[in-house]
Amino acid sequence: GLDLRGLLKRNWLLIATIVSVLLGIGLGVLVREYASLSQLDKQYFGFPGEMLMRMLKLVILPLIVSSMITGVAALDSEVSGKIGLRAVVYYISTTIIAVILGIVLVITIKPGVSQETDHIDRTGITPNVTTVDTLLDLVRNMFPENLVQACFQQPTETLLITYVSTYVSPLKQVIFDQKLPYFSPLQNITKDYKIVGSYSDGINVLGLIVFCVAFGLVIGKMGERGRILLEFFDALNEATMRLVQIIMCYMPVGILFLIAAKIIEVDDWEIFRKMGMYMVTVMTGLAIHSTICLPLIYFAIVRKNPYSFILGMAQALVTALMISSSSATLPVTFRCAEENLRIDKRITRFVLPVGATINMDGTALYEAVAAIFIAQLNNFDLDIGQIVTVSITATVASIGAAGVPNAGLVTMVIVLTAVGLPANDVTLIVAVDWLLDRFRTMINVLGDAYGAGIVQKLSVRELERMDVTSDVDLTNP
Ligand code: DAS
Repeated sequence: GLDLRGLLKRNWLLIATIVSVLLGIGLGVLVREYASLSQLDKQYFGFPGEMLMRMLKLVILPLIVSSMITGVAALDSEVSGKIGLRAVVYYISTTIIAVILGIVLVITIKPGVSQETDHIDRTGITPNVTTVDTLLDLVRNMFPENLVQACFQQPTETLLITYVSTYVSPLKQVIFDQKLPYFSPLQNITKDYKIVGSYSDGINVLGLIVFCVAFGLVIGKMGERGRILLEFFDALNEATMRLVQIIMCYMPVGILFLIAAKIIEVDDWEIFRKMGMYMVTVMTGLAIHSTICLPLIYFAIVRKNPYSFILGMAQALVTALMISSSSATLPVTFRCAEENLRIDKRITRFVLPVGATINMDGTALYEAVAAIFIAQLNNFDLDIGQIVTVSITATVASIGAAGVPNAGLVTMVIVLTAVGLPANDVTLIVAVDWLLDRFRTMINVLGDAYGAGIVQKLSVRELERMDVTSDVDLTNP
């Protein structure tokens, strides 16, 4: 019989999320129809949702540092450099293809652009031509002057106040400002420092990423002494991911109020049409990437039927669809790749685990689409410098995302922060993340599997040499 308890135990977060989405819609409609809320009440209403967004932002810094440093350092593992290098080239290139596909689609379909603006005569609006300084800003942001600037865009002295006010300001705003003016000293400080949101709005994501990649490469080359540092960042990554899991438990509550608050304030119900188009854009991108881009690359290199390859991976793909976690799907991915597709164990042992962590084409495509969708919702015209920033941060955020459920959502805040987009619009993205996560995870796993097939084809000589010389039997690590 159906193991209902096991099913519930494994999927309680998914079920809670879906229930909270429905409750949020119901509550929002009820309050909108039957209650007239003051501005302050609306803030109370949105507060639990705001807390969810701030919790997600709070883990950005340790998440980027730990996942990037450990991810980059792990690339330099004992497996022969040539095989590792081919795998990395494959990961990066297919991820960039996915991001470009996503950007082309979201700019063509324009899911977030509201129809009525089309009738605005665009004569008066100066086109967003790429100015040299946006591109220079892009490079400047990558190479900040010092470590503090690499982490935060604000000067150090505003840091503490910004950091503290991450949690104090909404409390102060909601509870004190309207009622007790005597918090004015703090208010003056926060006003002087123009605290806009939370400290992560000031994170210099690109600078931090460049620093972490460089640092990770250096640690990877330090042998034994580097290992100590690597252990530390590995532990930091594990601790951060545990914190993310705890935040995920709060997610249904946050989503409920995020959606309810959105429904209360939303004036154009068109937002739901836009949401539908957004999901169509993401699904179209994932479908094209998995049925055209990846199979073409596989066929071009391996010269075998790329679609029977997908059939061979079917069980792993269905598993990924059900549990939306690349890492948890790994055992099935291994079995499909080795037994159905006869891929050499010496290749799968490296390409699949590393791929499950840093090769996430589906996630990268999704984050690029979501970021530009949010820009469209806010009538932002991104110039090419900002689009390049979205591309870089979406690629890197997908590398930094762990192969666990909703990882793409957490790291998407990184992309929005990098371009300076308001992360609070993530409400709508969050409401459908549990569904899109499943499909992008499926594409992530397919990309990893194709990677194993391609790297094996390119590494025939190394494998033969291993057969002849290696006394270590790599097949049983
Ligand atoms: N669920 C992640 C994975 O396991 C993908 C994501 O969250 O974007 O690949």
